[in-house]
Order: sequence, then C-alpha cells, then structure tokens
Amino acid sequence: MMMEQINESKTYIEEQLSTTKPDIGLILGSGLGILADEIENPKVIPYADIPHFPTSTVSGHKGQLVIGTLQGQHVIAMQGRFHYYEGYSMQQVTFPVRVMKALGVEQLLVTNAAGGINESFNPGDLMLISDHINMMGDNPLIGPNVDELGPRFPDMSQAYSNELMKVAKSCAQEINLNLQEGVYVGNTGPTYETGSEIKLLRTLGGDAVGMSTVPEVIVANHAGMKVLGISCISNMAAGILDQPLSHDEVIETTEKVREDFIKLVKNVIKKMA
Ligand code: R1P
Repeated sequence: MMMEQINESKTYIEEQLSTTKPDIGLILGSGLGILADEIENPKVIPYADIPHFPTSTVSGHKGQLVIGTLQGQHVIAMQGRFHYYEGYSMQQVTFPVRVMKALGVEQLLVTNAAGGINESFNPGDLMLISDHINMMGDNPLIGPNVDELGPRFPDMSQAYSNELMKVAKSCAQEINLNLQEGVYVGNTGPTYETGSEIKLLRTLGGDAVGMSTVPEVIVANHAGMKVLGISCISNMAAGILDQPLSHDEVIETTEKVREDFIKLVKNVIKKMA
C-alpha cells in the first residue's frame, strides 16, 4: 500500500516536470520557505494537487513543492512541512521524504526554527545540527518494515552526515558566519516547553528544541539518504529569558536572519557533490 502511494505521488510529480530530476531535497521550516524563491526555473506544485500528500495547516508553511535549479544543482524544496501535532501520523509527516527518495534524491537538507536551550546561543543564530534526541514518543518506522524502503533496524550513528557537516562549516567560514553547532531535541508540541522541561532537556544534552525534523531524519536515514540539518534559533526556550513564547516571534526572527540563512544554504548547495 505504502509503495503504491509513493509511486503514485512520484509519477504525478514526474509528469509535471520538464526538467532533469532533482537530486538534492530541501525541507524549509517555519518562516524559512523564502529560500525556495531563490530557485531558478521553478516548477511549483501545491501539496493539495499531489496524490496522497497531506496539506499544510501552520502559518509560515506555504504548502507547495518548488522544483528547479539552485546554484546549478537540481533541487526539490518543500515550502512548508507537516508536523505530528497537526494530527498527522508519523508516516504522513514523513511521506514526502519517501517520495523525494523515489524521485532520486540522495541528499536532504532539513531546516527548522528552534528554541535555544544552550545559554550561549542568541536568537537569530544559525545552528548546525550535529545529532538529535527523539522525545516524540513515537517513530515513523513502527509497523511492518517495507524492505524495499530500508532495513528493519537502521543505524543512526551518523544521522547527520559528518561529510556534509564539514562542508557546511567551511561554507560558514567563507561567508564569515558564526555557525553554532548542537543537538536538536524533537518534541511533539504544540505546546512550547515549560521552564522545567527545558532544564531537563539541557541536562540530557539538548542545545535546541522544536517540533519537527526528527521523524524526517529517521526516514531519510532508513532510506540511506545523507542528511544535513540547520536550525534557526528563533527565540530562547522557556525559563531563560523572562518573556512568553509565540509563533509570531518565531516567524519575525526567521525574517531577520533571512539573508544569512539564504547565503549559507546557497553556498552549501553549491558545494554538495
Ligand atoms: C512553533 O513556533 C513552530 O515552529 C517550528 C516548530 O517545530 C513549530 O512547528 O516549526 P518548524 O520546526 O517546522 O520550523
């Protein structure tokens, strides 16, 4: 069933494309969809038109695929992603990653807006994700394993590719960007964390926290894709500053770092093999 759905989505997308197939995938987080506007000769496909695709319900997530070229590379970008808290299953949340792989994508760049847990971070910083902690209490691979898609017990020891991290670090240096590095904690949301939860997550080794990314990265690893992750620290998490958190603030900060974010990602894409 799952294979059939993947193939139907893939076929639909292929039918819309006159250009070469994409080989780099991009998932653009809250407020970061703007990057897709940089894609040349774009073919835009609304999620609503693609068979079996969920639709975006969160503000700051446009809900469309943008396929074209960026820095001479063939890319497919999700301008908006799906979250578990929207009521979608883990399999629905990660379905687009399966479709990207079926289309030939071997490298995935995931981005998100995240709250800073590490007190040396500042809102507006960009953080290279070196690893993640799954606190979502669920996993997209639960259920019968589809062997054509990947192994029953996938290795996650290099969930975020060391090779791609090196590329990102050297790109950041080139553009004089102070790129932070750390561990992303994935929670379900939709509530932001309490101050006590943030203290706990800090003790566990988390540097940033959000409500996405982890399921997508699990599926990408299952599928044998290489992953690079970048978080935009949109605010400091609860208990650090004495101010309430809001999604409006998250979007506002991502708008402020837009330029750095676009510069870094474009540079990285250019250097991806
Ligand atoms: C909360 O403000 C929203 O921003 C982040 C959180 O996960 C949550 O959806 O969005 P992305 O992770 O999609 O960037």
